[in-house]
Amino acid sequence: MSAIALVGNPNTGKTSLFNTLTASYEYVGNWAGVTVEKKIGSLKNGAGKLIDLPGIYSLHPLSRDEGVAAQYLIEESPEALINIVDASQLERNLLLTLQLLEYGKPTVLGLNMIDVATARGIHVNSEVLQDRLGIPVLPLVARTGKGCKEILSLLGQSADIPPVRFKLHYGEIAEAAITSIELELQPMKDLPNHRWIALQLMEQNPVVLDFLKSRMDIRKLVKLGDACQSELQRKNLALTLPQWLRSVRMDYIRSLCLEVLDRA
Ligand code: GDP
Ligand code: K
Ligand code: MG
Repeated sequence: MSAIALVGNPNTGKTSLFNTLTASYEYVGNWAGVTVEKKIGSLKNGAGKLIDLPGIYSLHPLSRDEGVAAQYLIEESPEALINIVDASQLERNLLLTLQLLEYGKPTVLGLNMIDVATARGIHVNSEVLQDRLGIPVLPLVARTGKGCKEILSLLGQSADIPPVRFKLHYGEIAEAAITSIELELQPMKDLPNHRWIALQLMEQNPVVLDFLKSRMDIRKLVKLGDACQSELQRKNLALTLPQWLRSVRMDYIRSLCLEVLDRA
């Protein structure tokens, strides 16, 4: 049975959506080694099981609790993702969205809290957002269940969710390092999207580093990241590699928000 993971920032409505989309809990407990609640339920339309991941702002964890989501993505490799975002705080939420798109699995964006956004005079143009990100974007009010049926029917045909074609360009220097790391990863089977891993590695995501260490000799990969960092510095860029990747993402998000947000 396919596994679909629900991912998003804290307090965006994940649990509300989880409760609306699932018929029953299959499992409620804790994630291994942390005190964060783990919930798995069966989707009402029989499309698979839904996993409620802990709320995070980025895949790069700042604590062990926050590491659960990255750990899940790299170890369990779900078939599809639902990324729920708060429409009233779109700019902040999209940082995680970009990292999830790079993961490369079929993804549906749940644009939640539409009622809150509307009350604050914020209108999100979901058609343009859908077009730019290349994934289905569904406006929701998870608290009342509005829009949730549409998510279920999309997931019912998850084979029909278009593959993610989103690809952010990180500049020539970083792109060359990504390509070299991808090449090193090529012989490794059963790994999620290699470009995603390369980027997470270059961001020094400790969860991804530890996972790879348990599978392979990562010294060469680390060297490629270090060389990229030195190259950026030679170009007088006063940013670390993780900061550079983040700044490219933030620039993209700012220009995307200019396009899709109407503030009354
Ligand atoms: P989680 O932390 O992502 O699991 O978010 P929850 O589902 O626990 O929701 C956080 C709070 O937001 C709760 O008080 C929900 O009732 C509320 N909430 C969730 N979805 C919506 C929505 O679409 N509109 C409004 N106004 N409130 C919502
Ligand atoms: K909460
Ligand atoms: Mg929750």
